[in-house]
Amino acid sequence: MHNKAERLKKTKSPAPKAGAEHGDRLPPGQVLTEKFPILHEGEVPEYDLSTWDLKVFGEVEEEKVFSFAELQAMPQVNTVSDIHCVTRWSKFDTPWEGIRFSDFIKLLGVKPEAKYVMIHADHDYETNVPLEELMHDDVLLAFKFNGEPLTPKHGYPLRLVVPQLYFWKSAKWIRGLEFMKEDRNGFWEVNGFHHFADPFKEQRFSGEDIPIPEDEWTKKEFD
Ligand SMILES: Nc1nc2c(c(=O)[nH]1)N[C@H]1C(S)=C(S)[C@@H](COP(=O)(O)O)O[C@H]1N2
Ligand SMILES: [Mo]
Repeated sequence: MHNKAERLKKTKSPAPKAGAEHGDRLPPGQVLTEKFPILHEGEVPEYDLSTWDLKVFGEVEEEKVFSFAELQAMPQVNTVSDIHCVTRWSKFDTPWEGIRFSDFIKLLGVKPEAKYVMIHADHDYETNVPLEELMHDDVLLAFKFNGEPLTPKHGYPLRLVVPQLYFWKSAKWIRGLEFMKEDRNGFWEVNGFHHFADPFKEQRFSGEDIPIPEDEWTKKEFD
């Protein structure tokens, strides 16, 4: 009896697998996971929210600095997105809550010649995204994941979420948005990763393939 019950439990929730059942939803070369792997360079930053700020500069009428309290008071939306990491894990239906970028930009006085944005984050992390890509409805400055404030390891207090690009574009611990006329490469992009990073076109690398072991992500910390 007991064994049968155990078996039934197992068959009810099969481990998610890459395959035909996902149709066009899983980008090529990706593996589905229900975990949430944790990936970053350097230490997890610690913050005092009373001194934390987000700077907006570059091609804007006037530079602006937002406090955490100001951002938190802005209208927020909920989204559900699929995310795809260049190390080959994908996660479906991730629930985020935060300020929609296309709403936020209305407050910024961005000059018409701005075409690219450099996202600045702690510690010394940068990643470049075309402004057009940030205007998608599900691109957020996210405070919450799954109804809870971001954990420190996933970007507390604020991260970018750009689900349609490989997840390294979704900078954790963001501190600045620099609007630019010309594109410039960020941290991973100068280190051989693709400047645009569309997972459905497998835009992983800019030159030669970088050999990332297929199972590397399974050895990372996750929650
Ligand atoms: N500030 C910062 N943001 C970052 C990174 C980083 O090293 N520093 N790593 C990126 C990479 S490579 C990935 S895959 C995702 C991972 O986010 P997660 O740890 O929440 O899964 O964060 C991105 N954002
Ligand atoms: Mo990554």
